[in-house]
Amino acid sequence: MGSIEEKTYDAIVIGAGFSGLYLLHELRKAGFSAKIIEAGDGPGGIWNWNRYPGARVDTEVPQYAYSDPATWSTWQWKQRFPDRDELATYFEHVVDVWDLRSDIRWDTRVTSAHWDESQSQWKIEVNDDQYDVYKCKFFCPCTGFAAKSYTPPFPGFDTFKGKIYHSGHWPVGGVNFAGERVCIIGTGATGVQAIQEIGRIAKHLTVVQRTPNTALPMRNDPIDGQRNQYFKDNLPEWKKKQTTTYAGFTYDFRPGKIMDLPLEKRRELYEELFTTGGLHFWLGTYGDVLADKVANEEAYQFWREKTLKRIKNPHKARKLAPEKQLDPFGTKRISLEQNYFEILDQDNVDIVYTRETPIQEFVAEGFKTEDGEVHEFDVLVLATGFDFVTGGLTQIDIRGVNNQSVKDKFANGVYTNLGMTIRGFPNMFFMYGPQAPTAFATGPVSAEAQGAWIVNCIKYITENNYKSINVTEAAEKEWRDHVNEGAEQGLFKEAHSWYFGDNIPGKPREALNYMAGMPLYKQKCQESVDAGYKGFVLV
Ligand code: N01
Repeated sequence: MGSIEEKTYDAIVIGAGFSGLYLLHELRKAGFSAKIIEAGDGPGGIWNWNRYPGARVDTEVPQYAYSDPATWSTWQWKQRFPDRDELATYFEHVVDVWDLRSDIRWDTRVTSAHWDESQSQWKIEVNDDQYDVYKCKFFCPCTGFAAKSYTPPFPGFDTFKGKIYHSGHWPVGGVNFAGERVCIIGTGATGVQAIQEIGRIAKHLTVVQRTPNTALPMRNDPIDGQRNQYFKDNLPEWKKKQTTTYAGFTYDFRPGKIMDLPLEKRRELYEELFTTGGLHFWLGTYGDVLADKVANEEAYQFWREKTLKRIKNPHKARKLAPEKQLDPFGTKRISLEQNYFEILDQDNVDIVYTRETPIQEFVAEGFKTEDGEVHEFDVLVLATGFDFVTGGLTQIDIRGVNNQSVKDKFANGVYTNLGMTIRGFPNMFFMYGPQAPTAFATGPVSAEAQGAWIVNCIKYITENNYKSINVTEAAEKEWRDHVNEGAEQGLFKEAHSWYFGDNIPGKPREALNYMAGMPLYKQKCQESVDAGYKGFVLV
């Protein structure tokens, strides 16, 4: 064991994803000393970890990028929807442009962060063999919304003799699936992408589907030099526009109601949005598609009509695009696909639909379904998701006033103020976490909005010689009510979805994200500042 070295900074940030990198950059610009501690070996957060075959973002560029011209003026995109490697290179580029490298510690995991009331500072411990301890006045976990992977508790799981990989912990260097019998459990965004790649090369693929995925066509395209120049010519305007829309995109829901249009016009619009590709059919349509059951059903039936044309096997078609939808269209996170339905239609792919034939138990060679059939495979891929939104914070031993942990604080429900602060955890600011737009806003836009608010708050505390900021009891109740009111709008609550914590058994059902849109969120954050940090106690 080496000697314990104490390192003191104004701020310690966990995580080098969109949020952490932006925060470090802004803190340093404002004259604060700051350090990122990152468990991975490179920047990009989830994009560094997401090495499963086919990993690719489903927000198109150049929306999915920072607004600082220094980062985009010297950058060339290659694909409309970049894959994991292109994104990893983009994050390396940002780290170089902002010259952040000297203030990031890689391959180091924060194991605990404890508030020391007597010193008004945080003490941070990491998992290195020197047992280094960091001290800081401001502690900023930027752990992202998919930091803690989830493996369902399947009976007999340990008896399976093959190899098992979770999408969130993929081996560097990859896995060779050529000629293997593979099983993928989960058909969310990750499952769709992994199935497209693995189904192409595996000898046999068993896909375990619990809920059919209403994936939309991605329509990925290469981006040439001319198109990159067109981006650059328009980016100042596009980046401004992104600060005004619901989810931080350059496009938004249309004003009015789709059902006020005649059928012919509605069909024209569906066709146009479907052809544009990406998330336009979801977030570029009229708001009533996600709020009115009739409009919602029509959008689903349009999707189904298009999808059925691509599936020849009638048994598979019934499982993949059922006549009656299970959750209202678009109320679970929409995924994007390239050739998902064609791959599933291949003869080397079987679909186990667990609503018809549930998994009874795992056995050495695979699993047995309740109809008695044994499905055999050599490799199991878990695309079963994460303890979304809260897991990044609750998995770390973070303790505030009176030694209370975030895990205990959230045990019966999430309480925050403005989705960035928690009562009892003074001087702690988290980003892209619970009760903020998070999964309802694109990463860079959310990072820039929250990062600016946090750095301004830290400046205010410092300039006014306060020791700490804490949330009032009234403010955390009020914010929770406001977040939950936002979730009552539309059909979202009707779905069984990780948006409400439904994917983790025993997790309280509640709105984990702020669903009333980025513009109102930013307005609420600004209102607190304008009223002298209303909802906070400064001492
Ligand atoms: O996770 P998920 P993900 N038995 O929770 C199934 C972002 N992302 O990693 O739908 C059988 O969505 C579960 O079934 P059900 C993006 O925001 C983005 O795919 O709950 N199945 C579901 O099919 C995305 O939404 C990108 O009924 C079980 C799957 O596992 C989010 O991350 C790429 C099961 C989990 O899907 C998460 O995506 C990847 C069980 N016991 C991720 N338990 C891009 O930008 C769970 N399932 C492209």
